[in-house]
Amino acid sequence: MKVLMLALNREKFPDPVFPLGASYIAGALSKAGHIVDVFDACFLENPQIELENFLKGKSYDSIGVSIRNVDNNSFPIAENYLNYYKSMVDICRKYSKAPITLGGSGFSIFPELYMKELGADYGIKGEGEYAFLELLKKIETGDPPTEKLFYSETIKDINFDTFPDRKGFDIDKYYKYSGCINIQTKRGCAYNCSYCTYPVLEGRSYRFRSAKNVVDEIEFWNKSKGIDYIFFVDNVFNHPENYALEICNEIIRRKLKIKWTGFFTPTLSDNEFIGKCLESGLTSADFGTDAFSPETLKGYNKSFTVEDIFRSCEICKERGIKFNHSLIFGGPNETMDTLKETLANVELTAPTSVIGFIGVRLYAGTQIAETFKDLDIGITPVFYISEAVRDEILDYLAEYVKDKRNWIIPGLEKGTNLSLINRIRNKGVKGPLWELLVNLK
Ligand code: B12
Repeated sequence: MKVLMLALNREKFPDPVFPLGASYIAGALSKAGHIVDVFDACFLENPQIELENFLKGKSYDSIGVSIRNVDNNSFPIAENYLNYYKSMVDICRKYSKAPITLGGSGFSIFPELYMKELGADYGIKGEGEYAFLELLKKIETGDPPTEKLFYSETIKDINFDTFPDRKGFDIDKYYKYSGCINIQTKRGCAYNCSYCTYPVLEGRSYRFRSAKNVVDEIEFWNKSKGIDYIFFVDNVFNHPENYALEICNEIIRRKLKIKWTGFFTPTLSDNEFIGKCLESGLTSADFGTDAFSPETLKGYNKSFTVEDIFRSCEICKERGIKFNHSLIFGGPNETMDTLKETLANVELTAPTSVIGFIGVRLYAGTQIAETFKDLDIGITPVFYISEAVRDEILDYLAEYVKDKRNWIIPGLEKGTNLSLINRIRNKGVKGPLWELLVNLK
């Protein structure tokens, strides 16, 4: 079949993110013999007009639409992308008779709502590689299913015999403007953070690619295009540690000259693993710290303690690893005292940078959403902010971060200047830009 894959994400903060999910699907379809065209809206000036022009005179048997983000998750300037998605799906309808299937992480958080809002023919919640192929098979045989929404089971073996097919996308431009190539080593998240969608999207049990399979993909990009900065997109790279160690060892064994970063849980010990991370090219760790007071950590149901965070930061400083704290202010149990405790503890660790979100964006299927069933949790962003800080938090944080150049608060538009970000990328800087914010003390 002739299939069009649409990657709709246009968010450029903190970077334009290569559409990895859409390229996984494109890879699975091509491998099965389908002809796949790609329309990527990320860098287009006027995506609606360009999509119209693209579709005129073309004919497809099926259209897949990848919806990565629901919104920008940034209170109080939350941007809901729904109207834009609707405009793009409407254009597909106008210029093509092909059945439209929705998928992607954003879609999978609110599948029923998106189906209703976008009026698509089909939707696949979860991993799409096999489920989309199955659906196409049914459409091809002239026996299209009557149900519209499919709940894909997690795929047990994710060592696919093809890599994500990136060739329809502008890989050079993504490498230039995101400063990395994104690689997934495993799927799943075993943690129980109360607000988080990761287990909803990928399930709780881990499924691993072999280290060989992962590093073959890295080596391919390194050798074919000289790409030498990797962003591991795993929900938590350093858990389980023994598997992450295998990845590091394989990079070292092949003597690849790369640098890499990823999300870390702050439970480091000064052990063989951290040494191998460095030897294999780790430059920075983005800690999912969330909060830095015992009460708020409990409110988020985090699995580590304040002492764990301090120890992990010490190790980074001793070893010369840059680190960022990703924080969520104002969650369950937050009071002005816990907020001040978090800020003070963060400062004590002298981080490279801090990225802070205000309030907890409520998403369907998360523990915290169960507690607030009476709220209208959906595509339109709703944020939980603890009552004890609700009136003060915005002014307090705005004043607090005013002169702190290494603090990025998207909700306060601090550190989010896209033209500055572009200028830095134009100079060829690679890796997450927060790495540049301060030098290690
Ligand atoms: C890594 C990551 C980042 C990194 C990306 C680094 C990089 N260069 O790639 C960084 C830190 C930059 C980042 C930033 C942001 N992120 Co982020 N990120 C992730 C994370 C952890 C993994 C994404 C990933 O690559 N997954 C691997 C791919 C293979 O999976 P996938 O895209 O979901 O694709 C699969 C399925 O969805 C499906 N599928 C995908 N497309 C299609 C299409 C069809 C037709 C079908 C059938 C199926 C299908 O099949 C695919 C393969 O199985 C996810 C959480 C998660 N577990 O999904 C959040 C996540 C995607 N991020 C999210 C958000 C909100 C953001 C930010 C807006 C936050 C912010 N304000 O800074 C920014 C936006 C950046 C941007 N430009 O878009 C949300 C998006 C949903 C939402 N809540 O709106 C997620 C889901 C986390 C969350 N809070 O819920 N992120």
